[in-house]
Amino acid sequence: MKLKKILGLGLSAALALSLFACSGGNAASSEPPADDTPSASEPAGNTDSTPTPEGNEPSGEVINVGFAQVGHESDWRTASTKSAQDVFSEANGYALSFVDCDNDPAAQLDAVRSFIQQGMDYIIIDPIQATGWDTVLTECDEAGIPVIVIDRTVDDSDKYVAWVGSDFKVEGLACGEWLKAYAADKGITEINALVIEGSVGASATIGRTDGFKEIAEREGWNILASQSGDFTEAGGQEVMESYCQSYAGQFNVVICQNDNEAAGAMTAMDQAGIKYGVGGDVILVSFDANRPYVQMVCDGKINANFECNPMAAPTVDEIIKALEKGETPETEVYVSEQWFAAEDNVKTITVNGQEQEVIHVTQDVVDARPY
Ligand code: GYE
Repeated sequence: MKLKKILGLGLSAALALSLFACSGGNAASSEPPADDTPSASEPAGNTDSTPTPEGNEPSGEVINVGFAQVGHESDWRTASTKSAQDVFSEANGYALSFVDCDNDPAAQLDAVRSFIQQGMDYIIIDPIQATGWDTVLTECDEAGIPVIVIDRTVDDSDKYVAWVGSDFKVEGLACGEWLKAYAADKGITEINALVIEGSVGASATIGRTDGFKEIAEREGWNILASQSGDFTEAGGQEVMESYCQSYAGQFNVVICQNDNEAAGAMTAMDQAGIKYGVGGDVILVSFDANRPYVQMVCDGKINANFECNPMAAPTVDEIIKALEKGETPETEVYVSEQWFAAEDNVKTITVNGQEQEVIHVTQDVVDARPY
């Protein structure tokens, strides 16, 4: 796997540098930047980032964290932001500077540079795009500020200390394996799929697309079209409306790469009089598994939903605590994820040699969802 290889080669060096920085190399100014990014909130607490010997902060000293978040495009994103705000709270000893980058890669680079100028102790990035990172991450490194990447991956730089997130290709493969087993059980011999992809250039999109495509090619399925809905409800609806016109009567599967796109696709199919879900003419699949959409699985409107867990922040907190103590943190952490289905005909699927349960969704399952 590409990411693992990159991390394997580069992380120890990056980590060594960052640990050095953490224990006294932080030369960044603690002055607020002259041209502050408009949506950046100031750290709520002590902004004095004067380094202490050996990285041992006196207890009670506030840790300044800057988080350059992707945006607010989806329910998943809202859950991710809430998780970060809960964990990096004043009560937990943090001052969080949160920037909503509104899905604009240039704004995200500006936000990171603003965090450098503010002399943040740590910078968290959820990269909108998988590439374009090496220059700014080098600047973070030179300023001695450890960067922790969450959720989506950085694919063209190794200058960060750790990554916490999902294996998006596994999610796409799981979707394909489930569809194969489901279709076999239902006696469906031909798959004609329409895919609504996520935002172009995001590793979540790349992984889910590649994973599903791999199974589609292996099984000889037709992917009639695969277009971006930008991970939004409006985007999903727009793409599905055009699919309904161009491919009327030709498709029996719709794969939406997130829940919000699935909501938009449902509206478009409702308008076009197309029956989807359990007992319908179209198998509808989603990713993320936010509670309202697991409810839709329970209600039979979505056939299957592949979880993407947005709760990276508690693990990032552990990584920061380890760095603060001068310990070596985990450098690559995969969050755990579950697969959900409306019917119980597929009990398990196997991806990369690992068998995993497909959870048949009942109301109890919905009610137990953490987000
Ligand atoms: O699936 C989608 C969000 O990066 C995994 O981004 C994340 C994706 C998530 O907008 O809902």
